[in-house]
Amino acid sequence: MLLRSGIVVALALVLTVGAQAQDRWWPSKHGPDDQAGASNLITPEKVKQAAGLVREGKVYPLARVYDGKMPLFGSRVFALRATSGLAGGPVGDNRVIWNDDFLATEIGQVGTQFDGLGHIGIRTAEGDRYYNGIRGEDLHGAEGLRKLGVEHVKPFFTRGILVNLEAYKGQMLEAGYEITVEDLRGALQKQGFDAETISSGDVVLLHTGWGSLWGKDNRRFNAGEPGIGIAAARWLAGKGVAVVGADTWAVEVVPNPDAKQAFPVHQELIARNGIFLHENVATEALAADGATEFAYSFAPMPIRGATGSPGNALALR
Ligand code: UVW
Repeated sequence: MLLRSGIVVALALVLTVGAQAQDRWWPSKHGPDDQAGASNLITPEKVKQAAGLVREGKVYPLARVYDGKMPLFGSRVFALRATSGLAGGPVGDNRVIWNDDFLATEIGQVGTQFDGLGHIGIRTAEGDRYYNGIRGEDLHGAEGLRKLGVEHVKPFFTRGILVNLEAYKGQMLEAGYEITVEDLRGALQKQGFDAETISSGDVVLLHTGWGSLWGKDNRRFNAGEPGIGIAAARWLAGKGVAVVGADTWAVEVVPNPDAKQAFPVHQELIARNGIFLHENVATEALAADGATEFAYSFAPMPIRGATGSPGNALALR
């Protein structure tokens, strides 16, 4: 009896340890000490490929204007306070005067935002883990993240690909709509682009039409969104993309069709694969021009220890 229960305990231990070992997503393919994730994929070849896509001389700003009226996730804030008068001066014979301002916000997590690798983790049986297996206790610091801060991300100048799902479906996608691999393939086929050519270091931006609610119906914009689910996320990760972006606040479908899941695509792409998310991207001008391929240019603001970055990425074609 004692022997039998001993065997059962040992078996349970083996299965638990085995399951945990299976769920280890580290070391990263970019190296066991890597903190730059998929930004490592921007090779000189990728830069040259992107440069070759600039043919018309058109530049598209991809950020929305940051202000106190933009839709914000949860209890995040954006409060810009000017000095409401001169911050200094006049000084010198030339009588120079100047204005300053002060911004209180979750700097990398409001408006058009680039999610860094320290933004999202996974609570495992052996504690909180992040990209490359970095432990929660090694990451948290009073003055920002001690590991995986956005300052580690290398600049992007690479091929961008717009997937126009609104045009494919003939209307804006609805909240809770899960974009499938077939949708991505079908939309790109309609755009005359072979989805199988998506390759290492590419940036894939999804135009769902949801961005048309921005500043017009913030309540609806924030209440949910169309987006990719795990299957499409894994397909994109399998192609080696560096960034997945969208005209939505989370890139992924919200609510998730599996009511027990919360932001699983964030975990799949950021924590498990080191792939960045670019949220609230202004994709409408690219969509209106029928653009599919372009050069995507973005250098995240290197704020030490920040979870992400604001900024005005550019599409050039
Ligand atoms: C969360 O932080 C959960 O979402 P997002 O990255 O979309 O702001």
